[in-house]
Amino acid sequence: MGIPISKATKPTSLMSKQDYIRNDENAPANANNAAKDKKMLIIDVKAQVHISADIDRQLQKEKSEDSSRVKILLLGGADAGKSTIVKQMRILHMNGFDAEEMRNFQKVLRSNLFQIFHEMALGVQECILTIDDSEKCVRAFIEQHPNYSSLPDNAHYYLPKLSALLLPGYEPTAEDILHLRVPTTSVSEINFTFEKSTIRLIDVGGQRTYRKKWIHCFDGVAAVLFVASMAAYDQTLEGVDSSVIKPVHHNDLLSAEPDTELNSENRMRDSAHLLAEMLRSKFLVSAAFILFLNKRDLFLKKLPLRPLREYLPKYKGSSDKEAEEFVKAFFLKKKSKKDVGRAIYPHFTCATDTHNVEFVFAAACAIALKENLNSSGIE
Ligand SMILES: Nc1nc2c(ncn2[C@@H]2O[C@H](COP(=O)(O)OP(=O)(O)OP(=O)(O)O)[C@@H](O)[C@H]2O)c(=O)[nH]1
Ligand SMILES: [Mg+2]
Repeated sequence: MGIPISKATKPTSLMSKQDYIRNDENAPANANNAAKDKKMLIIDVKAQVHISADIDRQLQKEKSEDSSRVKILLLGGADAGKSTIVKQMRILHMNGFDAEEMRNFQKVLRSNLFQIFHEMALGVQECILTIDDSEKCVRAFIEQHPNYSSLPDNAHYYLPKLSALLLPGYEPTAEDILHLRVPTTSVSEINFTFEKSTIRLIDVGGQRTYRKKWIHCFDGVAAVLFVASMAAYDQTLEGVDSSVIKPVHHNDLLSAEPDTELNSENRMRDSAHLLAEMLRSKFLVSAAFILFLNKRDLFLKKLPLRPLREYLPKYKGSSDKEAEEFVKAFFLKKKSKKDVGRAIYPHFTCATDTHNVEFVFAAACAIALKENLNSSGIE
């Protein structure tokens, strides 16, 4: 038996299957192995094709599920009415509030009333306001000074029904709840079904300190619902941009520093700048923008007493309609030149009015759903 001229070489990772077969001394056995390998290969390929088809099916399913899951992001400055819209959705589409939330609303109502009285007391202290000593009813206050600008917006609603609200055991009505003011400090989400689609509605805090958190919500947004308060044209950021009531004493008032630039900034201008900033965000380029020009009711109440031109000097009109259109244009012109073709869908709204919100939200959802279909490639 001579020495084999070539040794069966063990396959190395660098050898091909063919090299291995050629070098093998035991050809029939190798032929067998090769056949086995081939069979394994075919089984492998079949399995992979199967897996790939499964993945395709899963992706298709997710795609069509995605097209019926719509993410809507509420953005806008503090006190604009974002959370009020969330409350409306809970009333309209999620059976309202549970017993614990109702108990909590009772406490919040008391604290909101306290806040109104606190502001009124400050107004009197600053000699901005005068109250006839003989006039016991606080209603007179709001009648005499309906636009004392530090007074929370909900004072217009609560003060006329104060005696009922202060009765022991008073249970807030749906309308009372819609007028409560609780500044949002974190991101929250509700999910509900609307016309066969699942709506994910995200609410954020509009105060400047909370705006940093917004970016975490920008992924996959079909529509931004930008809420701006029309009633903010005569208000500054002071007061609204802080949820804590600090006791102020008479001496503090006398030595009070003038407003800082931040606090004296007009809230409507701040809101319009914010809209411009959001339109420029590269994370929101494919989102539809729906603009809720909110608190229309308060805006119309204020106009005769606080002329718009005193705050927006370019306004030259005189009727309510002209004033509304001017405010709308004030926001819409925040589109950059690059965005000329980009649609912003404006609506005048009153977030505390359930019928109005039901109507405008349906219109907003139609736009968001269309945007969602476009971006998921299903039309
Ligand atoms: N009259 C009137 N009040 C409104 C309207 N929309 C909101 N409000 C009131 O305005 C106050 C502020 O509303 P929110 O919904 O808490 O405002 P927000 O945008 O969530 O504010 P942040 O959470 O601080 O960002 C509440 O007292 C609401 O009841 C409206 O259209 N008309
Ligand atoms: Mg809020």
